[in-house]
Amino acid sequence: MPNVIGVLVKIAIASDFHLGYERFREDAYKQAEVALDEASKAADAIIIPGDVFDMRVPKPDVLAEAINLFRNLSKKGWKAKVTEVQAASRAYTSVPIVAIPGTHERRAQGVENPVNLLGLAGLLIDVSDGYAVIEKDGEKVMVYGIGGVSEERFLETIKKLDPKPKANHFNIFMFHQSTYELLPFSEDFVRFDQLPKGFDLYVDGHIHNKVEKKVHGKHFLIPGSTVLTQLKDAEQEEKGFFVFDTATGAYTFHKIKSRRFVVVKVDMTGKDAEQLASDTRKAITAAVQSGADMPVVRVELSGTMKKGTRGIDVDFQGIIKEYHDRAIVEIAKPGMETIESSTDVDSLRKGSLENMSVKDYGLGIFVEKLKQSKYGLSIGPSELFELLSEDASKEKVIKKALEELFPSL
Ligand SMILES: [Mn+2]
Repeated sequence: MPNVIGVLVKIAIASDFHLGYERFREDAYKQAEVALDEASKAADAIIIPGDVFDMRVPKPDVLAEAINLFRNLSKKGWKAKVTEVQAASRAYTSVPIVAIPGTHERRAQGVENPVNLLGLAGLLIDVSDGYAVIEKDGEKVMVYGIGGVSEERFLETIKKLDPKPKANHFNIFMFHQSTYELLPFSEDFVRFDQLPKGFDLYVDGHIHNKVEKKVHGKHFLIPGSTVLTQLKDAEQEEKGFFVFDTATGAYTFHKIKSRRFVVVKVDMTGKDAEQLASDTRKAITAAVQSGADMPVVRVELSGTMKKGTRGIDVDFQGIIKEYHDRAIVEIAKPGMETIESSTDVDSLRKGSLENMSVKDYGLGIFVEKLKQSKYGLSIGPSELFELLSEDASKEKVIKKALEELFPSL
């Protein structure tokens, strides 16, 4: 236990704001703003385990959003201060807002990422590959951070950095990766018992729904994203952030006002077009309820329609339009039936990969395939993936990839 002398240091954990996320750009901004504002009132410090931004190279107006958010936040009367930083980047503020870049901000090594830019501007502390000590009335909290790296490089990164807790501090280990216990999909994912020992709290980002587990007998918390992104079942829960009390080891989840997301399932079995249209409307109406909050309603159709009728006989676009001023409706037709036999798609549907983003899923396949082939080049498979998905012109990316692959050319 930390050295408790009656001083409370409350740490807010808020994650995955995805500023600039195109589909819900305004939500991403507003909900991050609400989360940060409420977190600043409920806690002495805020830690952010990655994905502040939705992209590696945000446009200037998205950077402006982030600058506005964090500048306003910095100016609040913070009683706690950051008194020591040993990390890859220097600290240019003592305001206790400590972050790491996530997978969405991950760039090739040696290239600046947008979270680091906020650090350079003194709006937060990028604690990648090192730690920051937050102090309040003599009570010390150490936050060790490892920014999002390729999954297969994470273990080696832990080994290289060898994060150790500090004596007489409350020690937090913060990272941004998939874990095998939550996503039993790739052997590359770190297992709980492989995380560094001796910390008092483990904090992860990356997964967009709330997770509460135990690692080495201590709490392991993922607050989930503050904005809807994946529109999967698990995202129906309310968004928010954790506040962890380092003196008592207790924590609470603070819900924020966020756009509602409802998944409704409609069984098409034996129905004709008219019945299906009517049932779809009923389901949407029930999900919309009252209020003007414009929820996202995702209708998932299943089953086989009455013989002789087809899904295309139903005017789904028309139904979506009918609700345009009350809800954002999405109708998922079982048009994927032709690939239903694929086990990967099956497991995706059954939810064992519920928490995974499409990008990570693609990355997983890419890495597996390269491993199966006699891939033996110096650049790691997922580094290659990162390189190929860099936001630069195709020509530049290919040139860079070729240079990496064939350094002698
Ligand atoms: Mn994320």
